[in-house]
Amino acid sequence: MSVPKAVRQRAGVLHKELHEHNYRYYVLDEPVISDAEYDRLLRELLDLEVHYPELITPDSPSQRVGAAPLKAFGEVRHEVRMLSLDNAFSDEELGEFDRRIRERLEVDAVDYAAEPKLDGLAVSLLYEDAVLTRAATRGDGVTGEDITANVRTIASIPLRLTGRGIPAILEVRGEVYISHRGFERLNRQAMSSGQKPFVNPRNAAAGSLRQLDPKVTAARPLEFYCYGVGRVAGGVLPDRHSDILARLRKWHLRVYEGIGRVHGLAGCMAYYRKLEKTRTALPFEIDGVVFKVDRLDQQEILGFVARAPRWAIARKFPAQEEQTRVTGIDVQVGRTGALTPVARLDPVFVGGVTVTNATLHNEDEVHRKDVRVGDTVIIRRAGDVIPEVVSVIRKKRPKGARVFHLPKQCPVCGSAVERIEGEAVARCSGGLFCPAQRREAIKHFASRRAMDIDGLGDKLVEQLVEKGLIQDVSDLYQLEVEEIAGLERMARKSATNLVEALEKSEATTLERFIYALGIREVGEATARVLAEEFGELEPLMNADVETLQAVRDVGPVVAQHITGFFSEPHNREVIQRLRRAGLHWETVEPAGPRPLAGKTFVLTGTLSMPRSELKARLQAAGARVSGSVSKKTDYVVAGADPGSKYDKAQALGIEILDEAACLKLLK
Ligand code: I6G
Repeated sequence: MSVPKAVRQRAGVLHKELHEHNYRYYVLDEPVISDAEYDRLLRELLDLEVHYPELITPDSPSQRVGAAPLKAFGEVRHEVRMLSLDNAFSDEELGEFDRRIRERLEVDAVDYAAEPKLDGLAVSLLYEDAVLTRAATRGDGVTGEDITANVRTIASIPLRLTGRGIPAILEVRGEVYISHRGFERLNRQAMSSGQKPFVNPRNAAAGSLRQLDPKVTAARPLEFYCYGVGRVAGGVLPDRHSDILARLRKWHLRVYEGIGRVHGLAGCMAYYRKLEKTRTALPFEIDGVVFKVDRLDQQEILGFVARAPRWAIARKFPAQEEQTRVTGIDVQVGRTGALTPVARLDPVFVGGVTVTNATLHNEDEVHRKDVRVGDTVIIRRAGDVIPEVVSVIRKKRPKGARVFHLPKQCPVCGSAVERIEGEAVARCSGGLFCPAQRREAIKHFASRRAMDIDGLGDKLVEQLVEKGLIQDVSDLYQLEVEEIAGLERMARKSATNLVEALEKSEATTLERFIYALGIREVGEATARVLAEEFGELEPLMNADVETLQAVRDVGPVVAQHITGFFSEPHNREVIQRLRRAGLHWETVEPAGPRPLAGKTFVLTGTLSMPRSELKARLQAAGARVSGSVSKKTDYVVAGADPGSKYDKAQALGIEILDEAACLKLLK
């Protein structure tokens, strides 16, 4: 049956619209239609394709849902070899790489493209006349597996490229991965259906890509970022790697926004250090930074060694997973009485530090992972996060390894342990009678973001409590230099400094003080809101649950924690003693009008004041300050040398203000 012209035209329109919406949703993260509307368009197309199967082309948006299962994967030969990368495990090795390059190129410094190295799987995507026709794994670099049907189900991979100047043959290379969020969701689903959870996002991504049934792949939260090109014919690309990536982005391929162009070794080091610090905030796992000589003519001069290009290197972060043995499982009592099982470990070097303890979170987790004393386990240290036990190597379990049970009594004070139904956490019921809770409460009170008592670290607090010199936070302000100087590793000078730091901390702010009290679920943000709303401590101490619930961001649970805290006579006494000792703050003026409530701002470029200051002023006026531009943004404030946010704002027609205009608005 031949396809009527009007039907063919309509199918063409639907293709175009669906591709566009897909791009907006999965690549730009800025949908412009509802899910229901998208489904309606897709259903209309599917309907047409049922009646006219000739309409089913490889780039049809209908082809994402998952084709029929395969018997086996076919083979794909990579015409341009898929190489791997050399690694640098230290600054020295990175320096060596840069030196070799400069020597070969006979230049003083080189421009590098710098990008995070995602912990996923390398894939090759072949676009012929802008249509995705084949996808393959890296395999051994020469031959990979044909995973086209599976890759088609990944929504952030365009089935057809959009834009001008696309080469007739364009092989794009990149990394398929699963985000932290996707991984958690996947494992929740796996566990609720009685399946074994995945060990890490990389394994989950690899397993998902190598499914013979594409419908299984379609249900997995796979994402994609591209990092370069392979074979290119019938068209020309820019002559710098970073410009090629920008071009790919223009054609609707997903390219990571934080890719930078840096100058020389110093630029590489700075990029690496920055990413090392911020990597835990990224939505996906990365294991290092890739640096590539940016100019293609220079890449060509440098060429290849064995299986890797000479012009690129992966500066790896220190290893983050290691094996070690559990020598015991202790139970720690936290500030709020929460009992946390902690695995004591044979010391192991991981993520750049020696680790001897790893959290097991709670009793359910210990049982889910089935961790026992004597087990050999994999532990992970992600950034500054507390190391955790990932899994047990069952084959190495010694005979007679005992199952762990949480005690019925607090291991520190002997009070009953309670666990509210539906909650994962069990708690000691001893409150501030429990020395462990007292000790943790004091550490929190002294911490930098609370009372910021310089020189009063965790170890010192432990000694002070152990020696009976302090019972609660108010005792801190009665300490004498002689008492402190008598402690381990303290001298007269450091004791005097501590007393001075304590005196200095007496002048504080209401929001810091509220936060320092350590009321359950009252973090810094809530403390700030409470200070703004109540202005002084007394009305907050006397507020009832209804009054508290009327405060923005305070729900019924937090309101209960607050009233519960202040109804405890001991807590009121401690506060009174603190005030008598001299703690003071200025009354907070009631929150004034919020002229910018409901408005979203994005800041870019270099401003004359610290960015945090302008952010705080905007927030005080009720505005939301976001890190990225979307169609929900109302204003972009642009300083000198604005970044890509500026271009995006222009493209979306968002009002751009300079700093002066923004300050005027604030007035
Ligand atoms: O495996 C890789 C991950 C990331 C890469 C890569 C990359 O760039 C960001 N780049 C090249 C050139 C190769 N593998 C071979």
